[in-house]
Amino acid sequence: MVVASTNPLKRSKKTKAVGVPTIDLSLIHKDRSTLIDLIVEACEDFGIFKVINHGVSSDVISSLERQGLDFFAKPTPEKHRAVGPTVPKPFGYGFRNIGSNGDVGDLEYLLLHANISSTHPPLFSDAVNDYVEAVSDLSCSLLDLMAEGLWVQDKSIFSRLIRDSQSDSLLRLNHYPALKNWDSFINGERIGFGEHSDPQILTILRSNDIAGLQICTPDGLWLPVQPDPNAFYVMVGDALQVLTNGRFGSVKHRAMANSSISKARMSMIYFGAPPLNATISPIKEMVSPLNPSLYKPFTWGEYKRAMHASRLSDCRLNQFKRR
Ligand code: GA4
Repeated sequence: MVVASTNPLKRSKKTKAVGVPTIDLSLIHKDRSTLIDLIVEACEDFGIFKVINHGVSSDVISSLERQGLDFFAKPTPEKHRAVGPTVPKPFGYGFRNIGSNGDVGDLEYLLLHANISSTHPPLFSDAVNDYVEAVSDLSCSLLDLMAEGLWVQDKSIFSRLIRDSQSDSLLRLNHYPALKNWDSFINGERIGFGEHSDPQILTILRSNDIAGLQICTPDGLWLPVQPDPNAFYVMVGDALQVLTNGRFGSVKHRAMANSSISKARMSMIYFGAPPLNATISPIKEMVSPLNPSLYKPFTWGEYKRAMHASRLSDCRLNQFKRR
């Protein structure tokens, strides 16, 4: 579900355009308050928006993309070796298996820690660090604008959580190999990464020009999201849904893997997360006697334990809802 429709704080629905809203970040210099309204509306109504004119250098993006593609082109044993045997699960190189509870998808991936103090496989280090720095700055700017749009006193209340040196943020490169023939292109659905909502605060996704991402609309339909290598897709995560007491809703999405017979799809996804010991509960401005807290407080570490005990499509937040 895109929004918690039972939340009384939720604005009444206006007639909305179909499709994911586009936010032009260059509006910040011309009409800051309209920009903020559009961001808040997108988070309330869709839990996802596309950001253009985001200011992240195309060199930073293409350098990680190039290194990612080179990495996935290596023979399998080399991919395992490149990351090293000491990297604990779920980090490192993975093929088909997602998490540890039996989920599978038609993809291979690289999952890395993404805070400033983490170390990365040497072959990746500079590209990863530059990319993470740029997209985490973008996440923080967007979170500050969201806080402003929600009339929250402390404008960095959300961004501080992911700026923390102990932040549990992640970077994931997903590689969906190209199909071998027209038969597999036309017939059947190949799920690359099954339906789920992202557990963290904010997700910043960039893919090449191959389609695959779909979001689930409030009426349960799967809506394809146009790929745009020059833009980022920003998604509200479960933790931001809780922090805003359900005013923003995390978006259920999935990635299909049958969009191209000639070219692989690669997405680069940053998940902005709090430190493990941070408490996640609705911020005070989102709670009142008329809008009581919908969630019991939990630490990010507790949420992660629930996450890793769940299947990909489970609605993990249910266990933390107040009855
Ligand atoms: C979904 C979002 C991120 O890719 C991820 C995934 C994680 C993993 O691959 O280990 C999980 C999934 C994700 C949520 C439920 C659990 C854990 C796989 C899975 C079945 C890295 C994350 O943080 O949560």
